[in-house]
Amino acid sequence: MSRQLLVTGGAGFIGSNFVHHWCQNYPHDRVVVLDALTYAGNIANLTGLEKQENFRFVQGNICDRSLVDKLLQTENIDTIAHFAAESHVDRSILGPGAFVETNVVGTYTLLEAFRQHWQANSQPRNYRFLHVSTDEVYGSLNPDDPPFSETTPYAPNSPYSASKAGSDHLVRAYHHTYGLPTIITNCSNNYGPYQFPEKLIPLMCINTLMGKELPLYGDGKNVRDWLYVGDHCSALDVVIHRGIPGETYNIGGNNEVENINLVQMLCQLMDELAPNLPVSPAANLITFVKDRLGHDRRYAIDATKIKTQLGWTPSVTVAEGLRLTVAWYLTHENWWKPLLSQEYQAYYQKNYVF
Ligand code: NAD
Ligand code: TDX
Repeated sequence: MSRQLLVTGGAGFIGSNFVHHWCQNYPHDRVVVLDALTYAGNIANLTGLEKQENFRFVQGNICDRSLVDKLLQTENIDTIAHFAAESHVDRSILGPGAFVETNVVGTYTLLEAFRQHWQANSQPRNYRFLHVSTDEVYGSLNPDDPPFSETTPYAPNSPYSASKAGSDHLVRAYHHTYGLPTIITNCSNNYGPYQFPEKLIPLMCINTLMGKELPLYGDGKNVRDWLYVGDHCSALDVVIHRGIPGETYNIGGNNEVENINLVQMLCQLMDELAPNLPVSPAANLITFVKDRLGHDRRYAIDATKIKTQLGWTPSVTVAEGLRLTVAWYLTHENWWKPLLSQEYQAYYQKNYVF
């Protein structure tokens, strides 16, 4: 049976990778993207899809209830894949308001609209509300702690992760209370094509190409668990098709790396793949800067449940994924240059203390 998907945040990093994945693999499904095109949203991420009959882009806000109602009805939506969010921890420290608005109120608006749409439809269809969330809701790990599992208690530390945790709780409650067929996924750090320049990996690639400092927070020994974005998309595909409503699935690639080691790997790739770097070797640009407030020390995901129950496995190693990503940023200057706007420069000035 074909699906009619509403993909919120489909012009962002993971959302756009997901839309490309879905349109390529399921050409008989319909995909409607709803995206406000904030600073992080970019219509260029969806280039090539605009001519396909089964694809539609709508610019709008997930907090706009009448717009969401109209789309659910007129497009006869059965599946929401909810990516739209304010997603950058540093921006949530500088200004948490937008995070509460989009991540909490926006998710509530979608849930409420979807509940009414689902209750009004009597046909037996495969309704799903997939809520794409993060491992950051579980808080910070010590070096010897076991990785986060689906039963780890929530302990969000940043305004970003607290707003995502709030949205996760609402999604869970809509299943428990109304039986809405929701599924939550909590994924580790993603990287790959179309990631906005503010995030660690694109920032390091772009700054290297521009001969700018590579700012590492604190002692550079914080640990993140990295997953190539294509593997996240294949996991979400499996969850939509085979996941059980009411369940949560953790997604991760078992790739814990200290930030300093990751940046050194990126520098080596840059030295190898980029001709005529302004500063060489690139590692000479590494600069330790003032730490992020409340900086979580370590994240790690135990993905046993999705592997054993749904049969998902990641296919890209960190070495392969970083090489693909560096090569992508090297060949897509036309994509990232326009994103280094005045707004971005102002954010950069406020965020970094050298
Ligand atoms: P992103 O910032 O690149 O993209 C977010 C998208 O949402 C943008 O296109 C933006 O325009 C849109 N958006 C923001 N506010 C909106 C609103 N009010 N209405 C409609 N659209 C709005 O984010 P991302 O990194 O692609 O993350 C996508 C989702 O995945 C988020 O929910 C995030 O919490 C989650 N997640 C991200 C990671 C990661 O490593 N990036 C890891 C785990 C989970
Ligand atoms: O300039 C930097 N220097 C630095 O040392 C930046 C931007 C980051 N860092 C550190 C902070 C983190 O320990 O690198 C690590 C990764 O930072 P980010 O790319 O900002 O990611 P993180 O804060 O871990 O959050 C990401 O993963 C989980 C996404 O932005 C979230 O949306 C997702 O939920």
